[in-house]
Amino acid sequence: MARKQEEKEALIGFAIEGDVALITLNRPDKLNAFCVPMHELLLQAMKKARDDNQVRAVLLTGAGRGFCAGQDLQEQMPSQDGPQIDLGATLEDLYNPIIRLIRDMPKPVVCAVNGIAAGAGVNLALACDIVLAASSARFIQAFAKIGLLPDSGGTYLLPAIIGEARAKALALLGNPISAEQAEQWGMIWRIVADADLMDEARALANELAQGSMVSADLIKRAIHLSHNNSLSEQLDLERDYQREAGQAGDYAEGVDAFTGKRAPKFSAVRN
Ligand code: T3D
Repeated sequence: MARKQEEKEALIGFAIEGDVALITLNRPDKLNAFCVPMHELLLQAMKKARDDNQVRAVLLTGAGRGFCAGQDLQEQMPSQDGPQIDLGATLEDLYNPIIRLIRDMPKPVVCAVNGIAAGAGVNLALACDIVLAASSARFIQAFAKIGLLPDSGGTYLLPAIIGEARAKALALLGNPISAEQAEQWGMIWRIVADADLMDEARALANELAQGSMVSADLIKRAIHLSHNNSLSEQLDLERDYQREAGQAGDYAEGVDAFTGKRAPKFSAVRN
């Protein structure tokens, strides 16, 4: 019983490395395909990272040769004549809370895509703020191959990031694209040699962790809200957010550090 519990808990790794929370999808024999306990543990880990004032950046990656193969397709097998599975409930209860939490996280979230990302695994990566990928990684919106449509934010994030023409082709065909292609299309920030991925991802997360949490939070929120705003509404939002930023201590510290030719020491995480 205790061993089963330990095995379950090991499905998601959580470690604090300085100011960074490292979260690892850890079911390598199934390319980190999501089973129910993984959803629950990933949500818990993300909440822990959000609520820990020591954590100033989050780094998400996968163990083994895959990043995440999406939903575990063997966990609940659909049948033509048996009772219908409610995939809407799966999304509402398991996937959507994770995507919402990452998007609303008031700290930067870096994703290091270490290998294949398929289905919800791709869209989990796209929900993060900065995505690095190993040069051997591939991305597959695999949903149409099994009669589904992209979820976990895929129909929103993908066209917003790479445009409707490319998003439709990827979603309708369900074919893989290389990390290089993903980088060329602006779907990820950049590719890194396989052997250097985690060092570079850690360096990036550490750099972000030294930045202003006020800036990070407001930048994320402003960019997310821009999707639904007119230019005029966005100008109003920038006015309000910049007012807030200007009145927080990090602005004074940033300017003082600039004029004093020293590195800034930004304030603690806001709650
Ligand atoms: O609840 C719901 O269903 C709604 C939510 C849906 C969200 C989704 O994510 S739907 C999309 C689900 N994902 C897929 O359709 C991808 C399925 N996997 C693949 O197409 C391939 O495995 C890959 C292209 C990702 C990788 O191919 P390859 O050749 O590198 O590896 P492999 O041999 O296929 O996989 C290695 C092992 O992982 C293998 O297990 P085994 O035979 O060695 O015991 C394979 O079965 C397992 N695996 C890979 N993906 C999944 C999986 N097992 C369960 N579910 C998976 N999604």
